[in-house]
Amino acid sequence: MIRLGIAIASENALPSAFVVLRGLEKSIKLAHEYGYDGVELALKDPDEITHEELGSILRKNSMEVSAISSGQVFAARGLMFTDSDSGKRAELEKAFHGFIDLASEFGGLVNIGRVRGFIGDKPREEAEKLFLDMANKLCDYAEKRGVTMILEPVNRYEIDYINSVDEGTELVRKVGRKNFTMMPDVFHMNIEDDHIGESLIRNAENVRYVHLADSNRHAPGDGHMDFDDIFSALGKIGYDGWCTVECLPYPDPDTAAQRAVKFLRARYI
Ligand code: LER
Ligand code: MN
Repeated sequence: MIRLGIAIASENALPSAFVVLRGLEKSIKLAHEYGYDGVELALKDPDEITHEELGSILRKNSMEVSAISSGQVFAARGLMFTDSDSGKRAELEKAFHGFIDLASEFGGLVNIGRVRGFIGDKPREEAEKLFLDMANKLCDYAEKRGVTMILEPVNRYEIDYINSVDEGTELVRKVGRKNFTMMPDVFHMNIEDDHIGESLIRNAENVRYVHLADSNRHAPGDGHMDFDDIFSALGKIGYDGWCTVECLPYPDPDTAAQRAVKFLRARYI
């Protein structure tokens, strides 16, 4: 059965954290009230919340963690898998170890979005070598803790490395690890993929988690995204993981969160 999540961050997260609700405890409570099954935590630092505190808030609200998102490690701290600076690589590895430790108890999934980094001026092979080196080290650490890393293809206006889901599958194959797979975001797919439903079906083996937003990145239902096509494809491939709402908090966070859950629960989930 598909479960429905929503992206949240702590109160002081930067606008670039890109979540719907802010304030960890408050958001978990609200998300439950609105009808979500779980929350995706976007963290800048794994120490933003202790395992004990998170466990207690989740239990109190009968909620789960869908995944730990690492976007702020890129957006607020400027860390990237493709960076060659050894000090920054060590800092990135340390942050991811904390995320993996958290995911080993909550949700079992850690996202790799823009934090994979840019190719920039480097030859592509050099950037990819840096990416593969970090991905492999983190997969070793994650494997021992039962955690899977999920790569998110992101559109060309935000990153220059791995934009489409087909490119994501190519990289998943190069990494070649059991605990390294992919999480399509339909907003990015709407820009980069030839056809959303067909691409989900073609890349079914790597669809491990899904981000949902409408064509304008507002709440699902508020744009012209073909959600019939998306959910028909997810049905065809027997998808039974998380679909997490990651949309702009428009017109305000609570309205966006409520509109999204109402639209999706009435039709698909
Ligand atoms: C992160 O999940 C994402 O989709 C990025 O576009 C955030 O900017
Ligand atoms: Mn996303």
